[in-house]
Amino acid sequence: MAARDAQPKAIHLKDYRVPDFLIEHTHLDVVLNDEWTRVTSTLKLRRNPESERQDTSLVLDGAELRLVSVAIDGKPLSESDYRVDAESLTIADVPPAFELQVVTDIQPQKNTSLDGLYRSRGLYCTQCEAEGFRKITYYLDRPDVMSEFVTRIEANKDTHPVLLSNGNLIDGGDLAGDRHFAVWQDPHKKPCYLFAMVAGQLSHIEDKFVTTSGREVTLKIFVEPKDLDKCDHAMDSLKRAMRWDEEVYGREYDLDIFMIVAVDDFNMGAMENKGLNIFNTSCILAKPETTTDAGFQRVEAVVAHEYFHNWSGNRVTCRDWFQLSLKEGFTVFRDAEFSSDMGSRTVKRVEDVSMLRTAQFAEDGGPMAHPIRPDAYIEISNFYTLTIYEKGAEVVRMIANLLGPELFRKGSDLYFERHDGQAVTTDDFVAAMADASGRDLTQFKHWYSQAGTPVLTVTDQYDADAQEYTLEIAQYCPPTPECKHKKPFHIPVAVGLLGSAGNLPLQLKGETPNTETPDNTHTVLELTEAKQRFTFTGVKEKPVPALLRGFSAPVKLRYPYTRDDLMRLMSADDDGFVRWDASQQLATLVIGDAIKAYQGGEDLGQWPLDEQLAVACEQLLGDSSLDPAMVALMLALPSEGYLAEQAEVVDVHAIHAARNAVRRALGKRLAQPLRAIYSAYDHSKPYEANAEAIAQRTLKNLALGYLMIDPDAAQLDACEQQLRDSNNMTDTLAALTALVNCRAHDAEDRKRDALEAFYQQWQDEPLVVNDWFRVQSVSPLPGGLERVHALLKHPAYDPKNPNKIRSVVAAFTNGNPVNFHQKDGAGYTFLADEVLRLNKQNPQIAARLLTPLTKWRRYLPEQQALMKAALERILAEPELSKDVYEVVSKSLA
Ligand code: B3K
Ligand code: ZN
Repeated sequence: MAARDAQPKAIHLKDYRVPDFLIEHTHLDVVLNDEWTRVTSTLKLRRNPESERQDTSLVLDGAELRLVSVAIDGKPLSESDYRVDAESLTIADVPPAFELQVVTDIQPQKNTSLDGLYRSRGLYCTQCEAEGFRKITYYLDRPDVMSEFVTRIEANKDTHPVLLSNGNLIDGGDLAGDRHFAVWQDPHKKPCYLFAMVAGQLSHIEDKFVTTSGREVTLKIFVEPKDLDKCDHAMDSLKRAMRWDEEVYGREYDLDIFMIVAVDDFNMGAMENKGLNIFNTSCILAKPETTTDAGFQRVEAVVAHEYFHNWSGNRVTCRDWFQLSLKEGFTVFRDAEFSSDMGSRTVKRVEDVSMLRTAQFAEDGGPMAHPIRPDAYIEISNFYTLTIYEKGAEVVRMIANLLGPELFRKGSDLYFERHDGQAVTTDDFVAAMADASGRDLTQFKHWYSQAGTPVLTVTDQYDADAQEYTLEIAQYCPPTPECKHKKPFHIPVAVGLLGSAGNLPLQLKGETPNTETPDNTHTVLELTEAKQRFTFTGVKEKPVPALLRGFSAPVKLRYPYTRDDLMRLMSADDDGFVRWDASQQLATLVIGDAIKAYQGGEDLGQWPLDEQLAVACEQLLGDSSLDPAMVALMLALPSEGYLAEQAEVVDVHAIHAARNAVRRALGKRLAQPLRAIYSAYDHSKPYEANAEAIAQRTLKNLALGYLMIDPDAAQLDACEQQLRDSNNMTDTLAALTALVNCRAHDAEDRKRDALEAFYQQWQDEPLVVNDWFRVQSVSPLPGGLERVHALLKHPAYDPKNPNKIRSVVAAFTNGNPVNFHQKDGAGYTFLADEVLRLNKQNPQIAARLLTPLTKWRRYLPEQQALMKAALERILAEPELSKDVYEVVSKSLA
């Protein structure tokens, strides 16, 4: 904890030095007991020949450990031979190579930070990334120190019958007094952040996978016995991911066993520990009755993500934590491509871009903005961000698009081969891509070192006589905390030109015509300067430019589209992303009018619907050639979060009122076709989680949402019927949500009864209860904060469980803007109280919860003042964790 007079210090990338010592072998002996757990670590250490400092003391990282003894080469050290403080163990005189034995005691049962070794519902498990291993024993806790591990675990046999660690089981057996032990050996050298161990009462399902080269791999998923019926989807996803990585990247699995363990208390989604992934139950368990379509897709994506880390992260790891995006950005790109191949590519792209533009752009424009390879941090846990992950993936995607599939594969092969078994940097990654392709990526690397979202301003000119069309593109990136004046980025801008009868063939002036594909209608312009012109020849009519197809770069695009232009793009461009984006831009313009009207004091009760938007939506509903999932995405209005991100100054209440008014008017206007979609859907068909079935359900439930805005009794009955008869959680939750949020004044009893019945039915399924909490926490109806306070007192709420905190507190503060920003600031007070409550208990979760307050400068002056005051109250707290201190102090700076 950081006291006021000792503020935590930043760690800088420029200070990186190779480790002074290397650890060749690590033997851990962990004896689990109810009161104290004893960890005996035996390390084979030697000085690193590459270090410039051959006479330094050995400094091992440690936190919250009770040191019992230290010995070198079998000789116990006396207390004067070493120094211990809150963060380290220092031994001054050590030989060039030696064996160090350190015995420490820890109390996992008291570890509420869920970092290091802790207990979740009686189950011992670990989370070591980024710096949790130092809470287990003293160690060189940095990713560039890689060691072989042998782990012996000892525990009570009846309470902890299953004992797991990384690698292969090499020994085990019974001991006196109902105790037993197991010994695991991991043949692959790894940094300690990939260490894992588990002990508990677990059941498992088992399967096998034969790799292309013929290695038979045993696959096991361990869960609490009651959840054994919810593992099949994860197992299928794992096998699909293993096959995909062989086919697409030529990467095989490298051990004889791959294990996954699901735990209820987990700070994030999952962790890629070598051969022993540990997962949040929310990212493993799935069955139709309890899991939504989105839940199924999340399980598939996270299982794949963690599996893919075996190469992008484990075999080739990070040199230091500034390189985090090396493994995370690349692995998110890999899992996104996998999901695209398993389902609908355009839908996946739209979902990802939507999230990026709403949340990552906000991060990149706020006080916590950082490059995907940051220069400095106070607490690395704060840097598991949308920027590192999602923007990092966009940067890898740009490389993949610039190189094309074959050269990109050549680049990834070279990267994996060149660096197998090493801890490397993002520069190494880019170098492999450049070397394999022959492309100069020097300027491209600014994406790694500069934060902020570039803005592209596009103007155009059509010369009818010369049949030439010119696009002028200017780039500008606003200043961010680490850098005021940015160097120009290398930005791929994918474009098409839409004419009256479809996309036009493209010929750039000065480039040799492509005779092989003369009617090529797609090209990628490479912007490398602050301003550049691109002229197309042979353009027979003034086109509408389809810009940034597929969202070819993580930038904001400014082009003065008319509503007619947008309608044309929406209905006719070849690129699915552009069509969706045009629908969002059109809706944003229409909602923008309503926002102005609201701010001018107009009553939006009878707000007339914009005719062009109405016609565009009618056309969408009548277009049977479109994927129903795309229709649903295009008919769903931009979220309040996205609209806030678009605004100069965020007026939460105006955005909410305006979006609602447009939504209500649209629902009325489209009632007939929406009803037709709803009634054409066969609710009795068996549940399937494939892309087509998901698409149909999404559209049908979107229709239900619109029809339930102002429902009559018959509509309420239909909704209740869906709730009662549904054979899957997607439909159940869609109906519950629509009912809970509808504004029919006589529906209060129905709402209460439905919520109560739902809880009664699902109270033994924690993940479903989380959904039940979330539906209520995000409901925009008035009185949200009171509802949330009541939910916190509900017997099913657990103030220590991150999933529960996320479903109530974070769901409310992130997903319910109109209630969180209630005008008296009570929402901010509530959030500050929660952050302070969690500050010591679970600093990582506390810091993460702060996100909505960090954006205080974006709001109206009255709200700014209240949000700022909440942050100041937190900063005044005498014992802030590094995590919370960093976020609050940077937000106020
Ligand atoms: N690598 C982990 C994240 C660890 C977060 C530590 N605070 C999960 C993942 O990205 O796959
Ligand atoms: Zn990851």
